[in-house]
Amino acid sequence: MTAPLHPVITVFERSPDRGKGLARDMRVRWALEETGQAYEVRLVSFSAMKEPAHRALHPFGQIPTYEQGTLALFESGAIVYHIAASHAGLLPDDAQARARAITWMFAALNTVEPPVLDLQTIRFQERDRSWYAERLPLVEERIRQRLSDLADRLGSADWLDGAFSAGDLLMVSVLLRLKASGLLDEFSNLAAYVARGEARPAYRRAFAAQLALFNRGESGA
Ligand code: GTB
Repeated sequence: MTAPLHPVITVFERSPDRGKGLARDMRVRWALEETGQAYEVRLVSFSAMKEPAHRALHPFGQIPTYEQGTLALFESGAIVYHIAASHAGLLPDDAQARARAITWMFAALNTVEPPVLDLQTIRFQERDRSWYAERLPLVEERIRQRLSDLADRLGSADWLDGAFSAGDLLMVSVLLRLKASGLLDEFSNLAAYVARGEARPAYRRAFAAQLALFNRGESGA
């Protein structure tokens, strides 16, 4: 019997967030850690990402990708789902609870992440545009509305629907992108929810691995 091949994921050769864990390989690393899988990392530069070899794995020339044996995937949500569906630990066994956890995965990516991305786009790419000052509060208000609804649903629970699931993993990953904005702190239960996610040993291992990679680049190793 041959040993199973470790998954290989692609990550930024040099992450623009300087190791803060905000790039989307972090959620894949976290899912791999939660399910106890060893994995390998392949570093990709911004230019290599746009080359045909990488585009064969990722049609949009981005990270992360995931390869295991003959399977190649892109899209962090699909990768996390694949990991969660094929290993114990991130999706409940009960069919209805599982369907609800998957619903939260979609909610994180389709309902909460889009306005969060709008904020990052306007902050980092549109700061010198004429519409910046007018658009920024509108985008922030849309995020507040999402956070308010999410905070109401979470209430005083630890996780969104029973035990920690891939839905929480993706929701916490998305919310983490708001940390620097201060918006998260307006909702104390959401701030505590994110802190609970960050305190998980699997999250810490994933975070440390991506930070070590950045620090290694810093020292020129
Ligand atoms: N929908 C895709 C998914 O979920 O996998 C989106 C993938 C994506 O946006 N990948 C980004 C990428 O490859 C990296 S994560 N960008 C390069 C390119 O498009 O050419 C986005 C990201 C980048 C940087 C930071 N940061 O520095 O804080 C945070 C998040």
